[in-house]
Amino acid sequence: MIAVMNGVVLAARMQGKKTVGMVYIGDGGTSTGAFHEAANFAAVQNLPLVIVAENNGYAYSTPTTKQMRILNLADRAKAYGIPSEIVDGNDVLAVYKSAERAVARSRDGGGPSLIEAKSFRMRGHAAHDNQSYVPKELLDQWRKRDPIGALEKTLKQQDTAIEAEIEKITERVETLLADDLKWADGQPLPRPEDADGEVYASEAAGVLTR
Ligand SMILES: Cc1ncc(C[n+]2csc(CCOP(=O)(O)OP(=O)(O)O)c2C)c(N)n1
Ligand SMILES: [Mg+2]
Repeated sequence: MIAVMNGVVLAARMQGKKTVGMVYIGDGGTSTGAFHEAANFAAVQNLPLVIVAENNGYAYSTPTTKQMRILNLADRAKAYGIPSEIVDGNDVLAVYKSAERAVARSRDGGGPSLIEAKSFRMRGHAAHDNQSYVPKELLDQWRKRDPIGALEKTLKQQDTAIEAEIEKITERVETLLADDLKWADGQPLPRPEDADGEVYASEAAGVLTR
């Protein structure tokens, strides 16, 4: 994904646009070769790209301690001369401010940066994964640091009138989710023969020549 965004922001720069790209990757994703090649390319091309690396403790079922010999994903950026910041990923406002700094630097021609957001994965890697390998105590600890709850608390401390607004937003989000779920449940299952679709070069080439 970083390689793709490299292309997007490089193309935008060649067209004289002031675009800044932002791309997200997990801790597990930063252990792939593709991440390292793309990070190096972004650095040497001085691309306006902000890489948000979400360190949520697990790559599918593998804890970060068994996946890398460093504590901070930010250290990966150092290898490529990319400036980085480590931020509490559960602190919405801290993440916002860090992103604002990184985007401003890219926009000023300062090149790429990496934000390591330290957090925790509260669900399995995907719907099929019941995360039985995650100690319950860890989940209990992190649940207390729920980012939405913490932001609501901060907002309420700053402005007591905001409670009604938060209630309205919550109601709207719940309605949206219920409607979308109903729509998704009403859709037919995909045809088994579509599983191979748009995977092989012949089909991709067909799209290009169409
Ligand atoms: C190149 C490559 N190697 C291995 C996999 C298999 N795989 C799928 S998800 C995953 C772990 C991803 O970890 P992370 O980025 O931390 O995501 P999270 O589990 O936190 O959602 C792996 C190893 C893959 N998709 N691609
Ligand atoms: Mg992860």
